[in-house]
Amino acid sequence: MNEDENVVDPSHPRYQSLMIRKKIADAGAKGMLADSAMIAHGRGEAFDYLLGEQTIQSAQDATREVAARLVRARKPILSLNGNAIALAGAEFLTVASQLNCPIEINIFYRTPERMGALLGNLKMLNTKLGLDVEILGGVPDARIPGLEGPRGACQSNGIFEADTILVPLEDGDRCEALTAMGKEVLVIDLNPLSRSSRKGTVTVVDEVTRVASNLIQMIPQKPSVTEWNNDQALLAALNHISSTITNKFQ
Ligand code: PTJ
Repeated sequence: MNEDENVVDPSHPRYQSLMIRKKIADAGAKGMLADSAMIAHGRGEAFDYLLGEQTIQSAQDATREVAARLVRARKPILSLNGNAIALAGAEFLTVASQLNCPIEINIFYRTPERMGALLGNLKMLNTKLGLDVEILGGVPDARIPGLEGPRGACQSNGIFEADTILVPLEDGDRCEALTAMGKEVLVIDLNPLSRSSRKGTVTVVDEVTRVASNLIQMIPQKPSVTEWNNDQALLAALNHISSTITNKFQ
């Protein structure tokens, strides 16, 4: 990457990874992200490296299960934070439009400035894509029980009433609180050991931009819901990581 011009050279062997980093850097410069967004991203990158920077079979199966449950839901919603919008805002707008459901911006480190920047970004993308997805989160009027402070704030016609919620890069507390509300919580997280991964109904251990693209392909196929065993899927991801490490030394 040429730091001065902030341009990524396509011939670089880590071009994809650098492009994703650039999205985070650009969104940070626009005031969309939390101060710790880069750290969270770096943690994700480390796990992605161990997964081989690919969608492994168990993640493919989990994504299909997420698509099935979103299609089946009575009132689905996509809950997006700063990193998810920076990396895959356009793709998630497409997913919401396929499902005819709203997106709610729900951030851990909530400030009026960040909310304004994130709302503005999604509205701009909505127009650019010619979509009319409802974007909530700007006027919270309900609370997720058990969560103190701004991170418990949500909208009554959005997250509060939803029966099924997609939460990319969620924090463990909120994931647990949403599950306690009786919702189906569909998690995207590269770390198979995180509390969100373990507390979710279905967890996709994969990079958020790859998952969003895969969902766009799978949702129109209207897959069927299965009897999902999330622990087994997390174990499959851990086994894959373990075999990646073993293979490096053979
Ligand atoms: O926008 P806000 O205020 O809601 O803040 C968002 C962050 C991500 C900063 C905040 O939620 C946070 O600090 O998250 P954590 O607790 O660091 O958790 C982030 C999780 O997402 C970690 O388990 C990472 O492995 C995972 N992760 C990071 N980048 C990606 C990812 N998972 C999938 N795709 C990624 N690109």
